[in-house]
Amino acid sequence: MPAERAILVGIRHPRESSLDARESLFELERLVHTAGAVVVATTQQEIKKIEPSSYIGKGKLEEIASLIAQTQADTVVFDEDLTPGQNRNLEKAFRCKVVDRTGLILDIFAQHAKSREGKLQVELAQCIYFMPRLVGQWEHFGRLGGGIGTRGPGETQLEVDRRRVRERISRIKQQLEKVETARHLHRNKREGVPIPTVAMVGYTNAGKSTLMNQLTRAGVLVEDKLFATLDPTVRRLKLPAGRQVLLSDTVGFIRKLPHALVEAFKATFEEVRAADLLLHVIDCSYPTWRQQKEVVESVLRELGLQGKPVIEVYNKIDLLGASAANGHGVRISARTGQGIEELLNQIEGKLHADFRTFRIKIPYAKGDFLEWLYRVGEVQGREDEEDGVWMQVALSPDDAGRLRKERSIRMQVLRKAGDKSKRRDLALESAAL
Ligand SMILES: Nc1nc2c(ncn2[C@@H]2O[C@H](COP(=O)(O)OP(=O)(O)OP(=O)(O)O)[C@@H](O)[C@H]2O)c(=O)[nH]1
Ligand SMILES: [Mg+2]
Repeated sequence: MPAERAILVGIRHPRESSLDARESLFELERLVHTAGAVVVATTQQEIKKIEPSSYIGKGKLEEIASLIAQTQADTVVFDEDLTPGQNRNLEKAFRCKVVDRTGLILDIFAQHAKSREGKLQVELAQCIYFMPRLVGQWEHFGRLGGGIGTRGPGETQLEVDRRRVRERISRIKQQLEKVETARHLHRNKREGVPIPTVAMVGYTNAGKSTLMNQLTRAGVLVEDKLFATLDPTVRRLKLPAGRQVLLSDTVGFIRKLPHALVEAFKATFEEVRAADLLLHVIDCSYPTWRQQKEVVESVLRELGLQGKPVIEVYNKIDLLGASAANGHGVRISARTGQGIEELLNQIEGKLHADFRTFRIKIPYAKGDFLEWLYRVGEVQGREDEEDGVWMQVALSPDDAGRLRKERSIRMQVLRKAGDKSKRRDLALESAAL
């Protein structure tokens, strides 16, 4: 089948800079490629007032209609969200398919969803998006002038269709709940005790999956495409001092992230919410990375995640000259591995900011706790005695609290674990322990 031929329509709003508008249109072009279509023409419109019935004015409508004739386009793609009515009127005017930005993104998601959960989430998003449009479709028939075949059952059919979509939505939600509960159970069983989680967030194509692979050899799909990753992947990651965390990779963000997607991907975003630390991966080789960074920050705010500890990870520095400057954070190349060690140190530092170091005696009868300490703590020394083991180990307040409940275990605070120099001292001390 020959590729679908698309005309892109960019919109520039009064307060938008021309750079922003151009960037948004460029991004739309990448989205269209990712969806598998070719761009045959691009046009931009400065808009002072949105036309309620057709979004754009009459002159532009005619211009696009003649572009369609010239290029034999199959589809017109708007870089904005259209109301169902606008969408319908535009299709009538152009006599071809009209897709808005959300419709396009949903289409890409539908193509990229692999897991059962991902597929359900995308279908849910599509249903949410489709509901109001259903109304439109049937009105559409009414407006076409009525006549044979359009009388009578229209309304009833609409009611039936609406009910079907509503039923489908509630069934998908139930199925999603089941899948999600199963995933949680699975994870809890796997971990035994909760271990800290680090979630990667970032603009689509920033290099999150590449970083995941670099850190954990996860073999996650990496592509120079938007929204290559939809399904969350979680892998264990060992930090330099030996402690383990869970690292998760998930769906990327984009400007004007469709509301239907945010709603459908709630569980995915819950995982991010539950994380102890976020890595905000930024493609600093991209000309407008600052805007992308702002988009991600505003989505995080919308999700209520502004207070979370974050490390800003400036990725793809292999593409930059040595002089390239940027804000606070770590500079890395997920591709070459440059800066990865520093990143790991920073993760450790952030996660362990409230750690304290303890001397703990574990009796042999409580041997399980030894293995647990190695997993959750940062073990700095060990001395085996006849009736048990003395451990010197840095622990989080939660884990320390857990141990305190065990009567048979003796523990003393050595000191607050803080900056690295202190930790080095402890390492020396523990050699003599
Ligand atoms: N030069 C260079 N390219 C990189 C680097 N990291 C990632 N890339 C490339 O950037 C593109 C996107 O990488 P991904 O890891 O798929 O990005 P992502 O953030 O997971 O993207 P989505 O899953 O679509 O949200 C791929 O072509 C990678 O090869 C890097 O450090 N240097
Ligand atoms: Mg990815």
